[in-house]
Amino acid sequence: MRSNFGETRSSIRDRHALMSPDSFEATTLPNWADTEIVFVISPQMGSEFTQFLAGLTKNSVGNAPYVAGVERFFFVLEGRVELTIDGVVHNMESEGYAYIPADTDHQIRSHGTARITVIERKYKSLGSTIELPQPVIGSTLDLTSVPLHGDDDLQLKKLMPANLSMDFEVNTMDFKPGASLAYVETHFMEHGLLMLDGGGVYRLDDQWYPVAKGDAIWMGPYCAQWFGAIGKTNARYLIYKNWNRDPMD
Ligand code: UGY
Ligand code: MN
Repeated sequence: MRSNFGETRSSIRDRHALMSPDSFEATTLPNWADTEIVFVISPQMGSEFTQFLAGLTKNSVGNAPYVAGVERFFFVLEGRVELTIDGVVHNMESEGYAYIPADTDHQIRSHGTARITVIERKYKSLGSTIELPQPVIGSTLDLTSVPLHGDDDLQLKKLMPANLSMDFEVNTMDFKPGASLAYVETHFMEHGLLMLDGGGVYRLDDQWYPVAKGDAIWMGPYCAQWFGAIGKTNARYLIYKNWNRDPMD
């Protein structure tokens, strides 16, 4: 809902940003035909990755990033999309996700209305010692969750394989009403977060923000962070984190 009085819940600060849908502004990209793109996180903010929301219609086609060396992850929020990679077509529905290594030809198409979120970054190779990452296609519906730090009310699902070729991870975190992160985290790794369900209060640096489904958050290096779920239904978010690489790399 947009305000008539110049208000928004969005807040863009030096080391974090809350992007609420009331302030989203769409753009187009040369490698995405007939697709409405809203960047919620980009290096212009201070991040080392991008996250955007893509609104697809029946004629939409997304091609590989045209910037060399960029890897891609996407997650289906609504509707269905077809991912064509290595000559094979994969039908993906809500909760489906895919990882496509850098410089790998592929297409994302839809035959109706669909929404996905896309995360992209320059791949950090470890050189010839570690094999290059392989494509991953899955669905959170097929993953088993584990309690975070032994808290059964906070369930974590890891979407990416745990091997050193991967330089980031993407997880879902599912909070029962009243559950919270056990402590205020401070770490050099960045986050890109999208609220998938419910809501609560997010502490970012020295601000506490009400957040709800559809909001996106950038947490830069060392942004103090904490979340508490409020409401009668679970709060769940999708969260990106750079991973497996030395901060001096
Ligand atoms: O993995 C994480 O750092 C995660 N627990 N952070 C967060 O939820 N803000
Ligand atoms: Mn964190």
